[in-house]
Amino acid sequence: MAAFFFRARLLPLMVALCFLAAHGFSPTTCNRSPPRRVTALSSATTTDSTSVGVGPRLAIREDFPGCQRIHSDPDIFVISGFLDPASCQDLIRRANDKGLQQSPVAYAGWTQDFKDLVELAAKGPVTWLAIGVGWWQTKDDPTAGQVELIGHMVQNFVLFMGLAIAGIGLFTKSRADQLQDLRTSTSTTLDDLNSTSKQETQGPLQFVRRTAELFTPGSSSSDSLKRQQQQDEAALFEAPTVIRYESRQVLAPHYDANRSAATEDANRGGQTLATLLVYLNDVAEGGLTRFGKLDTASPNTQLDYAQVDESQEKLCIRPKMGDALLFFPADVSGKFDERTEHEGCPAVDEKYIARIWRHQNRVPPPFGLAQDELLRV
Ligand SMILES: O=C(O)CCC(=O)C(=O)O
Repeated sequence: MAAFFFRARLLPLMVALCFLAAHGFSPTTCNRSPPRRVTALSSATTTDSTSVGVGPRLAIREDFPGCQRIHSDPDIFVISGFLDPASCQDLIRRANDKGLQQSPVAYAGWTQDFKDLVELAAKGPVTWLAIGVGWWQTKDDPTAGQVELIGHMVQNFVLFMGLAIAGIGLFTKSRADQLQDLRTSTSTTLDDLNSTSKQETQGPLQFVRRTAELFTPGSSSSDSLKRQQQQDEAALFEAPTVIRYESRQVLAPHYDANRSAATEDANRGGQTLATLLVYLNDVAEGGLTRFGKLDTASPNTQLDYAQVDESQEKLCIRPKMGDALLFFPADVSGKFDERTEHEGCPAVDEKYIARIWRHQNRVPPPFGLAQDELLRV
């Protein structure tokens, strides 16, 4: 009888707690964001949906020597002879001197995924478990009142939430580790544009300078103003990265922009608006750069650039020493462009590339160039 009385007395409380559990304990609303990609790496089979409404790309100097559009909408350019052979060899040499390591893979949006999973656990299983176990702990204790019941439930909530957070942390980490298999190249960043001797070739400096020049259309006729504009532009770059592919190494289909990774992107100057790759060596076999969502046969593809591999169904570019490839992973406002998904196909012969990502805002060190390096540009 006492037990029945106890349960009946606590019934309204249990109903209230169950209601809260069903509708969410979290102070945040259920205004969930639309489904997102979990990572910057992707399967090539995702549908083309977010290209709708992509706005104008970043403006460039289309009259830059050697610049040629090989695809329109989305625009892709090549710049023949962007870097001279000495600069290419210098970039390779400096990268090897510094030491190349396994290329990192960005798990874009991991902070948001972690937050979403924690919120989901708090609103659902953890709350239900805390209520259920709290009820079970007090059900046979005739002296336990509402205060004890709530006390047990709160304690349980804290305990189960701690366990859930640890589990979600491990899950997120294992996801990030799995992504590593999709990028097997090695790489290093060259953030030191200085050269020990004036005679020495300055590959990294040359690379940053020419990229800044390309991205500064309508620059001033005054040399000092032009230089200032190019330094301002280079402040929006991530430091050059040199990537090496040995036989069978790949970079799986991926995007250089993020659909949603605001927290992580903030440290890197926000969204990636342009990618510039320079091939540092000639590659006889393998190692194509492939755009899996763009057809070679499309009227939007121009085939007059000899390095477009016409035998491939999708737009593929064969590496040629000194030539640059330029595309725009997001529009100028930062809107993600799914059509620019691309990959580094399996290498047969050794392949080296150097890459600069141009972001929306200043990229502070360690990802971007330090102020004294920018002054050299
Ligand atoms: O290696 C390639 O051809 C592509 C490289 C690439 O996609 C990247 O570094 O983001």
